[in-house]
Amino acid sequence: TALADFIRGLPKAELHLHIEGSLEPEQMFEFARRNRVDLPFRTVEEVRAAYAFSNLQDFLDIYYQGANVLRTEADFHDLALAYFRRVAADGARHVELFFDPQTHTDRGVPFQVVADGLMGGMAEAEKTLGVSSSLILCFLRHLDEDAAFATLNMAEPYLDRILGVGLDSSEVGHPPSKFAGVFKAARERGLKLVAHAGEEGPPEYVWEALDVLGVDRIDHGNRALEDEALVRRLVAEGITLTVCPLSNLKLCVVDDLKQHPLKRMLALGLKATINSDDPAYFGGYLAQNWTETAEALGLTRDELVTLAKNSFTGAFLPPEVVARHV
Ligand code: ES4
Ligand code: ZN
Repeated sequence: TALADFIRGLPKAELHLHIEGSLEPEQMFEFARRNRVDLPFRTVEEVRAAYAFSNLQDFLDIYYQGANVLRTEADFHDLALAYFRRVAADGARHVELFFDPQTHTDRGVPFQVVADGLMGGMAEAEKTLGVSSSLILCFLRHLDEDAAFATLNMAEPYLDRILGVGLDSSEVGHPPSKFAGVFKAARERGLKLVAHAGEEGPPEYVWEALDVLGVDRIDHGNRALEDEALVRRLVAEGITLTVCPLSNLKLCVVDDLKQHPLKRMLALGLKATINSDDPAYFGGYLAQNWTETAEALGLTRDELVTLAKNSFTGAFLPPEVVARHV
């Protein structure tokens, strides 16, 4: 369609993408076969049928299970490169991708295997596809802060090649303040800071991410709309929200894309962006998120251009690089 072509042709950045969430069922079977890992599924169709979630935890249980097939440096390299091929075809020029080291180190896959594999895939993507990228190391918030510190220490030799740290996994019951110390340590190391907040958790978690962690960007942020003073703060400080419409639909954060708050966020002056989160699990990569959201909400061409600009000005890129894209 004309809309889909317009969206594909807009230079875009993706700022909220969990690389483990780009593991397609076909690839899950391939990695399981070559690593001799048993899967609780027999066919791709059985896997897809299991992707019916009623909340974040439902999804996380199956997402961590899927990640169990990732074992070797080649797996992480191939995973990243397959994602970059898809997002390059969607018109993405830059990606700031999340990875969850604890999901791997806790099952005996060394941090180095994960980081070297991903960094190799990223370098190849930049060279062959022209998509630049940086890594954001996410701490799993259902684990304790000591485990997050241990992960930051493991990452030490790689920190000059890691853009920042984030906070993901089960939100409710695990407020940002639980990680105040490790975020302070990360800031002192010169890392950028982001956190998932206000996806399922209350506006208070968004306040904490800003005031206690000092984040530079909020991942999701949907529930910030429940708090007028918080909206004023986010607008005044120009804080970017990395919104993920198809994720919100699949995890029942919204009942219908037509009810998605993205258009309202833009109208309020919030610096929202569109992202795919875990595209293999939520039904679409970057352009699919843009197109379905634009159709459901009747986004105008001006709004789409604003969203594309926000994706670069909200990225952690040097101003001269941002200027090349907007
Ligand atoms: C995630 Cl959608 C979402 N929320 C929180 N943590 C996550 N990890 C991967 N996807
Ligand atoms: Zn996410």
